[in-house]
Amino acid sequence: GLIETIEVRTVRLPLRSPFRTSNGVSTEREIVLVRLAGGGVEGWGECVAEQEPTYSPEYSRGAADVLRSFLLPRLVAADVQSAADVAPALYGIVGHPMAKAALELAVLDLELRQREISLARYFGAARTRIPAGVSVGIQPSVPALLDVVSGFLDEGYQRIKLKIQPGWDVEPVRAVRQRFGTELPLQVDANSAYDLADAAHLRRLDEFGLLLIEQPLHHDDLFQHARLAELITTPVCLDESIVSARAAAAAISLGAARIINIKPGRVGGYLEARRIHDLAQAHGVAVWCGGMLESGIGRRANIALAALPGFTLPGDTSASNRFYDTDLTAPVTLESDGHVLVPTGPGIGAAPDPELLAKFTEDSWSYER
Ligand code: OSB
Ligand code: MG
Repeated sequence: GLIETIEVRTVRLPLRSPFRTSNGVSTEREIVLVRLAGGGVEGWGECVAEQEPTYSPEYSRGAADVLRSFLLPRLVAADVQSAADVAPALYGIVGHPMAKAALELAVLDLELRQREISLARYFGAARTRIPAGVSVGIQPSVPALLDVVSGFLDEGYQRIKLKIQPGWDVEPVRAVRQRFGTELPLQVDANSAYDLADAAHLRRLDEFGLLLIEQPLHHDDLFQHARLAELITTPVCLDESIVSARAAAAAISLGAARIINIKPGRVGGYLEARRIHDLAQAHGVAVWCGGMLESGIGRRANIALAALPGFTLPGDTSASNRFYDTDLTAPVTLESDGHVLVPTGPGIGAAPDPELLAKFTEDSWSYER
């Protein structure tokens, strides 16, 4: 069979600086990893659930539990031989897309390493390098924000995304436009911090020529996003609301999303993510690749996906040193022209360094067959 051994491991990486969004602040990243082995190779998957259920209902300890208690037993019982078999094998379990996506990625990495094919080639990637954007957390002050943005632009980042919330929106956007000019590709992400009643306030962002506003309203409300889209000129982009290709189709039909942030973890895996890419491309809806502070495992997989032709906007595909002094893998690096290279090695194209893995591991568990 494809899979001989299974391990679920939780690691904890310190963040270089606190990352603040409208959901709260993080100072470290707890990451659940799935390691499969078979046929003399390993496959790795990274779960993007965060330590606390603030972005979505999943959280790392819960993800590790659902993997061990419900997902891995089904994977084994179904005798999965290919990544395409994973979602059908797990179909009976409702929700938990990030845990499912981690398992699918581990199977995909294992399968592609056995076949010696890169993830990018498997996806049908069109490019060998992609422009990188960077997500900038809420800062203590506007001068502090300008310093942080200036540093990222000096590094070469091609697009800036500002996290916003009520009280931190028009003023920081105006300051960034005044300092760095109207040509800078700039967008904002509210992580659901507003209500439709804030439409008149959000309309004040219209004058700044933003690429998009990401997830202004509640995650479960496509209808109100469609209403908001009629009231502001900044294009509405959805993140949290797009939980599947079906949700993407509904959002496009309703006029709730002119642009979609694709995160494989949020939609249950890279294969569903590719379906959303294909659907959006067919409807002329731009997509870009989101991020969840991944290590070099998940980040490389995102970059391979983002090399597909419909990813026409720079994504949150920043380099390892955006969040980490030490990544688990060889670092993902930014080229001086602000691009990241699409990995070419088999599967994801990198694996965790065993010593670093041991150093950062909090907990590990092996599946008994
Ligand atoms: O909403 O895009 C988001 C990080 C954690 C949770 C939610 C989001 C983010 C980011 C991406 O903004 C940051 C990154 O991984 O580069
Ligand atoms: Mg977002």
